Amino acid sequence: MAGPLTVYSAPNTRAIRVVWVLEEIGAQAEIKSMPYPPRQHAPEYFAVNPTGMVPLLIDGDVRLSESMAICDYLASKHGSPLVVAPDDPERAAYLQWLWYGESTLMTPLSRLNVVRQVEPKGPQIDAILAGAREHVGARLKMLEERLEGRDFLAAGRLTLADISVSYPLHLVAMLGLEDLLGPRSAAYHQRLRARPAHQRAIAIS
Ligand SMILES: N[C@@H](CCC(=O)N[C@@H](CS)C(=O)NCC(=O)O)C(=O)O
Repeated sequence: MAGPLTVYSAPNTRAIRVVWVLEEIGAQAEIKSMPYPPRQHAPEYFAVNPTGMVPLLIDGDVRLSESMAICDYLASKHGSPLVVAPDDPERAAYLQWLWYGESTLMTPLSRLNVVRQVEPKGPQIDAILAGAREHVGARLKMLEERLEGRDFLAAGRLTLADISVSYPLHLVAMLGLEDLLGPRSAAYHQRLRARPAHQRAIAIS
């Protein structure tokens, strides 16, 4: 890949998706790993990204701050099979699961993650937490069904759809919600995490 790439990252964040893609496609980049959250621990980062969020990609004049947009940008530029082509019969399934990972699954997980930190707890907070947990559980059932007879979500190979979904599955584990995962989803997540490119990405993100 021509030109210097810079990726701003932090451990245990969506930046893992980007660093993982870089490792899968063998592209070079400077990874600037920051303590999380940068808004507290690296306030100088606001000068680079006014939202203080990660990931951020800088590639010459290109600046992208949506993790899946960055993944698509990098993998497409590299002609990688991580992207399912528009004329591929699996394209629709690929898009469905790619967006499921950052919207359908992340929405209740993000709510749960924020609300669980609210103190003092009370019946209203408990009800919001229970509702979010129920949503996560229902949405994970879709994944469990999709994985019947499949190792990957689309096209029979690792694609950006898997890289998208892997991050919320990591959050499921971090939030102690593994009991909501079906056996196929749990095994799928372990398989994804065990990939050498993913292991390398964890070490540097
Ligand atoms: N939709 C964005 C979300 C980015 C995002 O929420 N990043 C979190 C880490 S996973 C963050 O940087 N939060 C910092 C903060 O809230 O201050 C993406 O996919 O990149």
